[in-house]
Amino acid sequence: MRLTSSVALCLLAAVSNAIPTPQEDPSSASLPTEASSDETQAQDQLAQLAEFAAQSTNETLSQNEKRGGCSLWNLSVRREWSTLSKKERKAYTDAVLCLQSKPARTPSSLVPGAKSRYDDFVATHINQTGYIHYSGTFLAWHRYFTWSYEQALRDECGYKGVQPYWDWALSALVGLENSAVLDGSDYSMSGNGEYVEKAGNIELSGLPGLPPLELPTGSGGGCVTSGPFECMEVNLGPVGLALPGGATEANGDGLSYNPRCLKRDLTDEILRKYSNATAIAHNILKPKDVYDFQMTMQGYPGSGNIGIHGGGHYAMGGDPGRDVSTSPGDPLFYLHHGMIDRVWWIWQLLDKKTRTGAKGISGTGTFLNMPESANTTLDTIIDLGYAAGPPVKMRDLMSTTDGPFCYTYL
Ligand SMILES: *[C@@H]1O[C@H](CO)[C@@H](O)[C@H](O)[C@H]1NC(C)=O
Ligand SMILES: *[C@@H]1O[C@H](CO)[C@@H](O)[C@H](O)[C@H]1NC(C)=O
Ligand SMILES: *[C@@H]1O[C@H](CO)[C@@H](O)[C@H](O)[C@H]1NC(C)=O
Ligand SMILES: *[C@@H]1O[C@H](CO)[C@@H](O)[C@H](O)[C@H]1NC(C)=O
Ligand SMILES: *[C@@H]1O[C@H](CO)[C@@H](O)[C@H](O)[C@H]1NC(C)=O
Ligand SMILES: [Cu+2]
Repeated sequence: MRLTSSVALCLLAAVSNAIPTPQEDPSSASLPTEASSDETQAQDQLAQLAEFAAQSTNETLSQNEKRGGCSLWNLSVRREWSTLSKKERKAYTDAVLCLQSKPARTPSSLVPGAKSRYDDFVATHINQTGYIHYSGTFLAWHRYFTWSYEQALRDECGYKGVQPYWDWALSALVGLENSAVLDGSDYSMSGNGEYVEKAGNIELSGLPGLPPLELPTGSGGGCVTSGPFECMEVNLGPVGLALPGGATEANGDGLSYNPRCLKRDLTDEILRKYSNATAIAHNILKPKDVYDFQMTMQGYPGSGNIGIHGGGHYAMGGDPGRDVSTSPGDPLFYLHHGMIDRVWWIWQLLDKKTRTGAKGISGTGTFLNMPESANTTLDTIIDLGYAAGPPVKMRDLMSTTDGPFCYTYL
């Protein structure tokens, strides 16, 4: 699988305009070791860390030139939404709308609510939610999922660009509604939902023995009112949607047809608290093993901190934003997970050998190992069901350039 898909992948990625140039040995000696509590300084630290990761990728790939495979010639470079031109942004959202207009591959006997190719991805995420969060596959599963979605946009909807990401630190600084990705313009990912009165805070149900975690609501709450996804239909879920006032809404197993608008409740307070530049830099610099890295990112249960991963999700708010299972039903999910993947990519390259190998995996096949399951290893299979194929081993997902993937981040 490795060879064929790496050829296919990198042929598709041939739009990259990268030109190989010899790089000096990247050295980690001058890198920051502790996150600055000053947001501007933390931003600088993050830029330095990303630059190091990009250079280190360049290094490896320059050596690949003669060996074939992923090289600087066919490397695709994922960029932050705000750095894309209007045309590039529109091309991306057009492709997402196209995916939402293509028929589903998931049999309707299995998932009656899956109406489009876009829904295939949501259905797979719903189906596997208990195995891919707080588990050994969390990071790699979402890497493969986001990459597969990007391939679907390219292969099935003629998208020529690369998967963009959403840098939360930028939105934390200027406010969600003022940031390019969520300003509600035709060149955004649509913006806030219409304002609605809230019955109270959000309560994330605690784990056994833990009290619920309270989160504030935001400045919207209703249907998004403008931008590319104004008329989008969310078809699946909810499975466990946290509502203002503390209730949780479910529509059975979330797999039946439940068409409704895309709702958002942009919540600056959440993003600023959990996903600011300091929090991101801390998540990269502090954890020395992948257990600490992924737990910090998702939030240690009971710590009261939802981590940079939770921060991005709950700052979107709304429906399906506040439903872990159905969250890919908001197209911003894939930009959010682009950033999650970028943070992992940076962290991995700070100690590449260890962090892309067996020691770069921690956890089991179930949510906080409930119910108990086997440890995840390099041989654990990741299967995206009807959304995308083929099933791959964890070992193929540990690097963005050494296995079947051939991408990097700016
Ligand atoms: C990447 O491009 C190089 C040079 O054009 C080529 O030799 C190599 O086979 C390509 N690799 C893939 C995976 O397409
Ligand atoms: C990596 O190489 C590409 C192509 O030569 C270049 O455009 C880019 O600036 C390099 N990145 C870094 C971080 O050195
Ligand atoms: C930024 O994030 C850190 C870590 O989550 C947090 O301690 C700090 O209070 C946050 N800054 C602001 C301004 O909320
Ligand atoms: C699973 O991983 C844990 C934590 O690293 C380790 O203590 C345990 O021995 C492993 N179990 C097996 C069966 O390898
Ligand atoms: C859900 O996962 C199970 C187990 O992997 C699989 O047999 C089933 O086909 C999946 N259903 C969907 C809708 O993907
Ligand atoms: Cu997920």
